[in-house]
Amino acid sequence: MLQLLKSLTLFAIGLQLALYDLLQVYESSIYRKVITFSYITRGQSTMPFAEQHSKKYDAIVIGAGFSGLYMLYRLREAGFSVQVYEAAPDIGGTWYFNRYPGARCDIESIYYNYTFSEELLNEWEWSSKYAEQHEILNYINFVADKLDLRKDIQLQTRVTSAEYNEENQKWEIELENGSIVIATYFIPAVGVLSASNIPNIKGIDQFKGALYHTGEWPHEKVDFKGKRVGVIGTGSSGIQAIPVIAQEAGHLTVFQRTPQYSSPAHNHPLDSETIHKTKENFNEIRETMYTSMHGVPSSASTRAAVQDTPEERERIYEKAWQEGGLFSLLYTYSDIAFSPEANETVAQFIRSKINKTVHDPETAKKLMPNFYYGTKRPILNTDYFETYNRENVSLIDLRTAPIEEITPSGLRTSDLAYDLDILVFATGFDALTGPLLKLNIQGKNGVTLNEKWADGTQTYLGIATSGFPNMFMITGPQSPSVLSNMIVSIEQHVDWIIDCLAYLKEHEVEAIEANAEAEQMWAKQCKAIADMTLLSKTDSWYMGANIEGKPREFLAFAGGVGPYRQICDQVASKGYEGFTLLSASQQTEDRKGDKTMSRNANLDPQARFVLEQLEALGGPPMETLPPEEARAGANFSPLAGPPEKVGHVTNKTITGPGGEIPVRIYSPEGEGPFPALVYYHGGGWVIGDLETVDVPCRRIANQTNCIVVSVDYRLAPEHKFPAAIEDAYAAAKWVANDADSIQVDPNRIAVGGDSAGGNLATVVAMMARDKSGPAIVRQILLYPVTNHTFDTNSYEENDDGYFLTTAMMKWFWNHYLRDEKDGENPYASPLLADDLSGLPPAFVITAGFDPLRDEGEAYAERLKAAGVPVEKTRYDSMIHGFCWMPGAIEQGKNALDHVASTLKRTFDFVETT
Ligand code: NA7
Repeated sequence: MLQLLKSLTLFAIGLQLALYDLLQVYESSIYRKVITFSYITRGQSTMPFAEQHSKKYDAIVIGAGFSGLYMLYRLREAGFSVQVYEAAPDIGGTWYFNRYPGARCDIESIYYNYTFSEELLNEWEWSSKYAEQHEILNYINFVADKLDLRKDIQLQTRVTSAEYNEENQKWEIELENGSIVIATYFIPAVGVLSASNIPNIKGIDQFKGALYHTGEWPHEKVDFKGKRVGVIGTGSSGIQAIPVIAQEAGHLTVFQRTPQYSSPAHNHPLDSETIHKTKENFNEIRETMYTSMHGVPSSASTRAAVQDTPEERERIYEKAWQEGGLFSLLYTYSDIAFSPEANETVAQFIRSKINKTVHDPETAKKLMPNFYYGTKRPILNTDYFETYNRENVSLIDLRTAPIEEITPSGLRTSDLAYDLDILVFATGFDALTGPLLKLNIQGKNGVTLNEKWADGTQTYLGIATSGFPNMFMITGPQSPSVLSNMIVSIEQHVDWIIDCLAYLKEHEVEAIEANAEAEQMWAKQCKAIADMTLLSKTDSWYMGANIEGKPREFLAFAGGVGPYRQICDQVASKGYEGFTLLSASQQTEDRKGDKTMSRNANLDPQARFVLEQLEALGGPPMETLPPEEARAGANFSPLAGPPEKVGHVTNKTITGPGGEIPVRIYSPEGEGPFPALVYYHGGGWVIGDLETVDVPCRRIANQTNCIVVSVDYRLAPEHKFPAAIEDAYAAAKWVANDADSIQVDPNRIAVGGDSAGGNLATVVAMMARDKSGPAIVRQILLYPVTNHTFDTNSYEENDDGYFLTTAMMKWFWNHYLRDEKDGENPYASPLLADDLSGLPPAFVITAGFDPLRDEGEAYAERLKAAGVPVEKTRYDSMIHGFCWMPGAIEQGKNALDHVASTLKRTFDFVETT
């Protein structure tokens, strides 16, 4: 469990929670239908004309780039007949066309190759850390030759349309020459950056000079020598091309709309030792790539930027800058992708680098980016910023003087006219959806893909889309795609598709189609994940923002390559959940009534995701483990998200009845005395520690502006009842007695805790009443344990499958109590107390899907009946423990803020009375 949770930590597990929303779909729809398909029983005479006269294949693949070639190979190996059509005169796809000066990969070459074949790996050797376009194209040709792929590829053949024929469940694909080919499976492997974006600038046709787009670069060398060259666009392509063009051009004018963050690639020839080591360890490396965030064998630090001093951050950023990896800076801290404050620290670092590099302050100013770093693909460069120190280069800021028109002799902005011999459009692509929408694809009921996606992209897993059976996209929109090492993602998609086709064959399924409900949920999840990061807060081509009229939406799956693979595998392992399978045979398959399926539809989707993720870990039930193992495995802190910065955090020990008690004190900035919350973590008195509640305590301290003292009381079974309550009480007394030393106002002390911690909090309040101990002004009880019984309705309803189970609760109680009799002690089961009067006002939170729901609510009622002011809130769609998970479950955050506002009110009230 620990291991997986750690691996998910990278970009905060919060990102991934939403994936499991799609499980909601499974419950709300008949997602695993097997429908009898009757066409095959019809006579030949009803066969459509095209089918009788056209070439037929099991699969048609469009495109002979990295994805099309691997798809071809796997299809052929699996025994499917296949034909690839490629519009270009040769293979290579994106790498065939993007041959502009300076074009090279931004993932290290040694990881930018197919990983499926040891033979290919061993036989190929890259020359430099970031290979140039021609070398990558050579590699693609090497693979094609080695695997004898060309014989199934028809070059210079553009597909003009693809139409699904519902009569015979086949795809009819029309080629440029008017012929039609038929296939069961239609696989557009058209790449994601293959539809060039040439902006519709007035006068573009009048230009008398030479005009190029980086994505459609000619084969002949473009001669820049002595020429007046203009480059529009400063994305990856522009930033790669500009330094190279500048070396040759008479004068280069760069027309920049948005300045970019970019760091040096530090490209260099690869030495044989590095190559040898990589090859030797490739199995291990591949595994890391497969389970990683971006498909590369490295990962982000789990440390938050706010945890370090500015000096330490500077040191760490400098190191990453010198490394020159695509994700080096992004990976320095866990919160750069999420937190505006953390992001600004790295953004500022890069800006200062630009400032130091560019000599002319005015030019440097124009080059200062101001969007969130990492919300566009990071860009590596070679001497990009240095190029602006050249005499023959000038930079035009289009934000202050936009382009008005392209003239016969050049270009005119609102400020000036520029005479140009060559104009280079480095203006990017209609990314991800563009290449697919250019194909004129028509699915069921005559609906085209363009019509279907007119208001937004809808896919299931980025692989399929409803209404288009037997069509598979490779690295399509709503998959990790452009956020990843494309080759890793391509291989994963192709492998998944091949497994799927094998499954269909084995089960005699004629057609597979994504369910509309599944894809709606998937789209929702892709959005939710992006919204949890800063990614959707920047106008980028990831958001479709570079193309006029394109729906504004985050176009990729930002949850990471590893988690995405896990989801795809899970969908497959459950017989292609979220898809409808149409079978030629009469067989029907019943849905398995497993735990996942039977979960209540009202369960919050984020909570559902967490449950599913924990389930996917497949570890043994906690109650079957020895306590030490249960503790080691129960690291839920990744679900809490990144820790907030608080004024001061002090770890210390205080003297307790059974020895030293560790406490952690969270203090706000400024001068005290502050009110205080003494907080007890949950964990059934057996597991849990200060780390478990670190994030919640920080949040409460900040939101309430109070001190939070988190108490690491003794755990059972080593220390059985009443050890925990003795420590808990001792800690509350210490806070009251030593209030001065920690700047606490002794008149404003509250106690609080979650689950078993909630039990301890209210017992401390009782002990304080009974022993005339510290005055406690409020008790915060988050889904507390209040009674040693297991017979409530909530136990029955939520017995298993909602995080806390009846079996776990029994295990906890058994470890905690010395004997059954202890369970009747009101200090163990406060609900059984004869007298609850005189206790501090209570704020009780319960969760709908929690075995402890009813006892928490019963306790609130009894307090009320005893004259104690009580506020009670049930979070209907929540599970036990959700306040530990504010990084993964939005309502966890809401509940903590609810606690904070209640505390604040109480403390303010006490202060003024
Ligand atoms: P990008 O990253 O989309 O960059 C395109 C650049 O062109 C960018 O600076 C745009 O400015 C600029 N642009 C686009 N349209 C215009 C108009 N009308 N006027 C002025 N400037 C314009 O494409 P790339 O080819 O560089 O890189 C694409 C991916 O390829 C890259 O991420 C790598 O994964 C490989 P804007 O930022 O929109 O203001």
